[in-house]
Amino acid sequence: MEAVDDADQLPETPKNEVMSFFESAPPLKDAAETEKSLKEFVDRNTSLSVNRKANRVVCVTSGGTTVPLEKRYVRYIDNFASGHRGAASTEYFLKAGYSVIFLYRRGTCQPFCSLLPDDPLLECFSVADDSNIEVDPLHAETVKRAITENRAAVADGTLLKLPFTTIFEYLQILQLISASLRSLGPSAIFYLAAAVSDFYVPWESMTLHKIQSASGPLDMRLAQVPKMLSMLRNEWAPMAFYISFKLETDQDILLAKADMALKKYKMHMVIANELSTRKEEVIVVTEHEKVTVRRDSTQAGAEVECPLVELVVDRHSAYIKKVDA
Ligand code: PAZ
Repeated sequence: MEAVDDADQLPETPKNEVMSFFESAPPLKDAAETEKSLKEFVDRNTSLSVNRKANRVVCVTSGGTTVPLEKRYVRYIDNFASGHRGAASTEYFLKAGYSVIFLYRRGTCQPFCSLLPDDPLLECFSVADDSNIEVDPLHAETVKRAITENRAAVADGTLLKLPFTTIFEYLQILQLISASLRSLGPSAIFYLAAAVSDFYVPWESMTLHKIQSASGPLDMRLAQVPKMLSMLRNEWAPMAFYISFKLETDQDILLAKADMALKKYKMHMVIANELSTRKEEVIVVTEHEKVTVRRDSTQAGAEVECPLVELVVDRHSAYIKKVDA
């Protein structure tokens, strides 16, 4: 479903296509609640001082969007993204003193949980007697860290988690986030690690009920999702620092595609990654350089997101200085 390829070469998306995408999308559930949480989060973080990097907020997008095929959807198109990149990066941004809005696909990886086994509830806990549940000593430290660090970040207001499932929800929430971060100017980062569908079934052309197989093979035409990145970058929050990701399975075209995205969307950084090596290394593409960032393979459990976020923080600091000068 990652079909950015040819679309990258298309001219800018006209604003009216974007407007009509939003106008025809199903209304976002809990929109008022989300706006309220965002306002509280931004207010709290703009008044934070001492140890936090003053006012620095990053919106990390994570996991993949779904494309429903029916309004009461039973079937949908999905993609592979596990949300590991977004969840791990969130941890490193928090450590670096940033506050994080974690816009994630429901059911995908969560910050501080990467070391938990696949089925934490069943694998980490056992019933000791009728009223007590015990943590398996083997997993005790991991469980403690996942719970305490996650809750501490949410409780002290430095981590706001917003879930999405469909492409409609993702783009609607992203728009709300950009409206709240606009006032932070260069202090805000958009770190767009989610795998976002490029094609979708417009809401008005979807059937209400489950598509029936009795009518034979299914012919379906998917429309192109308007390229919101241009709107985000140029209109919604134009002073923010922008990092997008480019995934390819063909190493030979990866850098050219990343360069193209950098120029077309005026990104500050594009992180190029190849599917099979994405956890080992990425290439950071900017206007002036291409830097390969690798996981420290001599350290058990080391993640590529650690040096990657360090580099992003460094370049973001330079950007803020330049804008403020
Ligand atoms: O979520 P994950 O850790 O499994 O994978 C991360 C990723 C490959 C989705 C991300 O690094 C990325 O490249 N996102 C953008 C994909 C794209 O639209 O090209």
